[in-house]
Parts: sequence; structure tokens; C-alpha cells
Amino acid sequence: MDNYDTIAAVSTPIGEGGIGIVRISGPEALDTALKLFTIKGNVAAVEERRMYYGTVFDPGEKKAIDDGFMVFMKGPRSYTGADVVEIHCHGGTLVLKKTLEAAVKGGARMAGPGEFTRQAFLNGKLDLAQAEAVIDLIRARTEASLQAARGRLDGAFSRRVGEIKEALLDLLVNLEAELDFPEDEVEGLMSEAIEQGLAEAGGRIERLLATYEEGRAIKDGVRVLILGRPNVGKSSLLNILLKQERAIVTPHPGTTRDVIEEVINLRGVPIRLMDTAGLRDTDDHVESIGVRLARERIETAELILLVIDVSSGSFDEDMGILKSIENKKVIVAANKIDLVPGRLDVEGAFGGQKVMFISALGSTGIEELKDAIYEESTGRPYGAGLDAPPGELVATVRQRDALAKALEGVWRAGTALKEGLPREFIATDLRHSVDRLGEITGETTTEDILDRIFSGFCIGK
Ligand SMILES: Nc1nc2c(ncn2[C@@H]2O[C@H](COP(=O)(O)OP(=O)(O)O)[C@@H](O)[C@H]2O)c(=O)[nH]1
Ligand SMILES: [Mg+2]
Repeated sequence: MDNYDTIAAVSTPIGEGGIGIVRISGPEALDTALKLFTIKGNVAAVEERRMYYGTVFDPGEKKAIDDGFMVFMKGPRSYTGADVVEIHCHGGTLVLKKTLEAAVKGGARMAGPGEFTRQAFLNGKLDLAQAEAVIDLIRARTEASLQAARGRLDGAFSRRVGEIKEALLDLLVNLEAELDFPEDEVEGLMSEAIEQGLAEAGGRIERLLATYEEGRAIKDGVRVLILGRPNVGKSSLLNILLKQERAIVTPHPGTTRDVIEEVINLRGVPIRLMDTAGLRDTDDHVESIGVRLARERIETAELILLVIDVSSGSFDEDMGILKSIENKKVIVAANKIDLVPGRLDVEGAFGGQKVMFISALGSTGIEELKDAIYEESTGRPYGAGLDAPPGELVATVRQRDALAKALEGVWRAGTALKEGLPREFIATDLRHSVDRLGEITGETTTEDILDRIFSGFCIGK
């Protein structure tokens, strides 16, 4: 992939639409576009940021494909930072395919996944964390996800990382000054200041790292599995959380057989809810497949709502299920409290588990249950207020890992300082941390990392 290529792709989704757009970007963008687009009327020279009406045609066959508009955005004032032309035609699959082919005949190369955004990154229009946010914005399912992605795209998270990096660089400068003038009387004072600086920077990285669970939950959503014995009210709970009659509810055990999946917006977090067949040994062939499917989902679920029926008298079977999901995050949803007077000691029976009392039928305790799901999903109580604006939350594993490595470097530097190791050691550790922070925004990065990030994009982005 060469940043000086002129690339082209369909930037609107595949399928029928009122309008479809072919985007061309690179040094030859305008020349290429003019090979497949004739502007109507007398135009001496194409001005930037102006829509021109005209005909799209195939430069080989000289046959018209469609009519439409073209707009030229001269680099660096464009999305990619290079010259960009967008051709707006009708949003037909064949129209767009032929227009793209015409662009290729005109000299452009077909763009790879995310290559426009990659050009934008290479041309310094976006840093790497911002580039990652582009795809998050496109995929955002809830208002909170959108706000978070928008903030990251505006550079909120990158600025936060940049500030910490600057602080570490200052320390590094001080250290290096000291290396040049190793006079004893300055040393004591300097050490103290550096120690303080390290502790402060470490604390800032730690606080940022602590936002990961919430940032990730808001961005990617959380997979929540509803599990339990037959007839405890799993499907009723699904329906009430969805606010619609999605799963069939009957007094007969074994009603739900398939896994039913729906996404809800729970306090801003996209939650993928899965209702399952009740776990029990059964001779019914279809039901037993349902039970197997339910068990298979346990692996990938991030949170399990174990529904129990408080009116059932014995929790032995429920305890058995709980045992089989020992290593998972679990909320016990103690259902049907409308049927029992007073509070049962469910917490005692399920020692150590978070228990929420609800009535799916009476719609009691549902808001509290939602708060609990939010808290378990994000690691923070709902409504406690974010530590940082949504755009500053750590959102990807890549960002989290880089921060964790940067933190290690700061810790190592601190230890080296306390142990009186040579200043060079401390400087090396600090430089390591600075580089890891630089990776987040892409100042220090490799082709490999870029390939991995942009391969997750669609073609045309
Ligand atoms: N009294 C009462 N009945 C409930 C409650 N939740 C569910 N039920 C009833 O329990 C039966 C089984 O419910 P269902 O949701 O199909 O359970 P599932 O087999 O776990 O999916 C139905 O008759 C529901 O109306 C509740 O909170 N209180
Ligand atoms: Mg059911």
C-alpha cells in the first residue's frame, strides 16, 4: 500500500439507495475523475468544494453510465488529506460498480479496507486513536456509544494520553539534565521531584486504565445470558427488559427451545440479551438441543442472569446451575417475589452472589436489576458519573495494553530510582513508557499494527 497512490472505492453501502458515492483519493484524483465525468456547461477550471452536474461515463466504451454530481476537495483540506473527488450518482449496485470500474480504467487503484482512513492517518489528518474511533462512530448503537466515539474522533482521548506523555517527557528531560551535571547537592532535590512526577504520571495512567471496562462496554456492548431452570420466568424477564412480547411465555416447562437474542439499550450500554431453554435433563429431543445450545452460550457470555423462582421452595437445582458457571460474572435474579410474603434469605443461600429481587410479572425491581446489570457490565455503579467525559474512556484492547505497558515502565523507573540505580536505567524505562503512549496515537507504530486496525474497516471508509 502506497500513500501516493490514487485509490477509489464505493463509499456508500451496497444495495439500493437514492444516492451512491464513489470516492477517489490521491494525487491524480481530479485527473482520474475527469476521465469519467463530463461537466455540463462551460467550466474553464474545476474549483474546489463546488458541486458540478454532469455525466458519468465509461472512459473505455465512451458510454454514459448515469448523470450526477462531482465535488473536488483539494488536499490537505479533505478527509484523507490528499486530493479527493466524490462522484454522486444513483445508488444502484450496477451503477456504482460501473462507476468504480470507470475510475479504475481512469487510472485509480481499488482501495483496500479502511484505506481512505489510513491515508488520513498517514497524512496526519487523524491520529491512530481517532482513526479507530471512525469505525466506532459508524457502528454506534446507542446515544452513549455515539457520544464516546464522537469525542474520541475529536481527539479527547488522544489529548489525555498526550498530556501524560508530555509529563513523562519533562521528567526525561530533567533526568537527562541531571546526567549531564551529576552534582551531589542537586541530586537529592531532583530525585524527590522525579519520584513525585513518576507517582503522579503513574496515577494518571491508572485512572485512565480504570475506564476501560466502561469504555469497552459502551463501545462494543455486553453479552448477557439469561439462564435458569424451566419455568422460573426467564422469557418473562426477557420480554419485560425488551418491553415487548418477544419470547413465548406459558405455564408449561420447556416452552423456550431456541436461543432468542435481542439487543437493548440499557442505560446507554448496548446489551445483547439471550433467552435460553431451561436447564434440565429431558427426554424431549428438541428441548434437549435447546439445553445444549444454552450451555454452549455460557462460554461467550460476559454476564449471566441466573433466574430463580423464590416460590419454588428449594434452591438445590439452582445451586447446581450456579456451580456449573462458577467462573462467570453472575447476577441472581430472584423472581416471583409477588408470590411469597416477606423476604426470603436468598442471599444466605447464594452466599457471595449479587441477588436482585424481582417480579417479571408484576414488573417489580426491574429498574434496580438494570442498574445492577450496568454495574456488573461496566465495573461502575450507574449514575455515579463517569471519571471522564465519554470521549476520554479507553475503548480498545490495543489502547488498554499500551497503557498497561506504559504503566509498567513508570513503575520500573520508580523502583530503579528508589534503589539508587544509575540514571540511565530510569531514563530507559521512561523512554519505553513514552513510546508505548506514542503507539496509542500512532507516533510510534508499525505496518503490522496499521494492517490489523484497518483490516477491521470496510472498503470505502
Ligand atoms: N407470579 C409470577 N409468575 C411469573 C413471574 N414471572 C413469570 N411467571 C410465570 O411463570 C411461568 C413461566 O414463565 P416463563 O417466562 O415462560 O419461564 P421460563 O420457562 O423460565 O422462560 C409463566 O406462567 C409466567 O407467567 C412472576 O414474577 N410472578
Ligand atoms: Mg422460556
